[in-house]
Amino acid sequence: SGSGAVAAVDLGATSGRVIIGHVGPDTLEATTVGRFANDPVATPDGLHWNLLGLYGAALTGLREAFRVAPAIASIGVDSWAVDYGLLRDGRLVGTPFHYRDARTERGVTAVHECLPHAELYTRNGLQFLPFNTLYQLGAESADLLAFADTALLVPDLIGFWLTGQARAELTNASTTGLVRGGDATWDDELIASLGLPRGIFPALIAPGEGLGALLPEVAASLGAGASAGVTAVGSHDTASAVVAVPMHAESAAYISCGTWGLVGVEVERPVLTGEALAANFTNEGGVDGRTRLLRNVMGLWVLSETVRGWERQGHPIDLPTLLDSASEVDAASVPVFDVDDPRFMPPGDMPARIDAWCAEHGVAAPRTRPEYARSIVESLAQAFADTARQAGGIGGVDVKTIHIVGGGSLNRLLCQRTADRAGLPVLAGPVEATALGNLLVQARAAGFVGGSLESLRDLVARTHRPTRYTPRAD
Ligand code: LFR
Repeated sequence: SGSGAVAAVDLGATSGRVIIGHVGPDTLEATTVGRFANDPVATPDGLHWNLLGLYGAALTGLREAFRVAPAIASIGVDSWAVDYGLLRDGRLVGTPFHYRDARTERGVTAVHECLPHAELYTRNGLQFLPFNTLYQLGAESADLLAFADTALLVPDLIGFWLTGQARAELTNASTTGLVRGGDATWDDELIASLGLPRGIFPALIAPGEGLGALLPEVAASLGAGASAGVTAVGSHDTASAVVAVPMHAESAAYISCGTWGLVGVEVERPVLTGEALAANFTNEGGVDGRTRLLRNVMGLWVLSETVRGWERQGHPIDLPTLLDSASEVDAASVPVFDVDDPRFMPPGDMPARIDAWCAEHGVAAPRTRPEYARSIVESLAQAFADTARQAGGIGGVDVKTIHIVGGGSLNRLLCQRTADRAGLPVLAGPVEATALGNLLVQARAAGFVGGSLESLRDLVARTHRPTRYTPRAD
């Protein structure tokens, strides 16, 4: 067999893209045909995603995709997790919120009054993050929840607009906190005890299953053939990224590094031990029923939000140039701070928060921009190294290699310093792991490639050779 074409819509927290994949037993070629910014919008009621804008940009990208490759057999959609739109009679009621909006605090209090985190953990196996969907729903007004008939996570909402089918894809549904860990079902008892309306949660769908054909008017507007449809993929971007990590899961940790650094291992079933709970590790649903045992490390957000703040004060900043000068800074001269301190979560003045953290901990703060950048990179590398080691311990994986995929895999300083601080080799790339994982799951469903996750990862390794960083002694 040769290869076939599929298309991925991949929405990240700062940008989205549409990518055509040509996939076959020895082929994995990805071509970006659309790239667009994802700029959240603050209104008086809070911080929102511009989902209509994103959907419009995705359609424009898909139109280009079908122009370039008319034989595209299917489309898959992935995005960041946890956020959702509420609908009634197929119409959005309200503008979806951004997970960094402060309203989630209310929901945390309400949910934990009902069930404390440790008890929730035995059911959903999810790390505590204040923006998990259950807390967001806990912050919604009861009237609005009663008025809505459907809640759809972001990729499911895009899938609904494309096909008219309302379903909840499993990997992403696992991030709501309302799915039984390891079990592919909504936790009806939990939903009831939180006082949430069970009826708003649609039937689950697994990666690889067909969601449906494009609505005729959508197909016509895209210039797509009448048979083109949407296939469910690991619609949680991190689930798709993990599919395309060219690793041997029995001896590797992975870091999917973009806005967040998702650091963990792949295991066969959820790990709900006291150790996992105490270390705040999550058990998210993976493709093919695997479990993603990982922890959210704050990630490149800290650096990009720092750079955005500086740019607001003056001129645009070239990140590679900044990182070059950061490489010249003596690592021992900058503080390693706790990137996971909750103060770094909301948008805002990151250098001021780093200064405050340093003052509270009696260490000298960075002074120059390259020093801030170096301090952030060193702090991320330390958190990555510690969390990879912890993941191995908790998951029973003898970690010999750390893979870094996503945008962070291009950050040479970060990759090298992670290797140094972990004392383990880092294999960096592919940068577009999320899109590749999305394409691969569709291509397998279409019969263009066969086999297990292991064989899909082998295809990634053969077609996208990672860059190796060997640990150096300080
Ligand atoms: C990464 C990611 C993380 C999730 C966070 C918020 O893009 O999907 O896995 O915890 O965004 O949705």
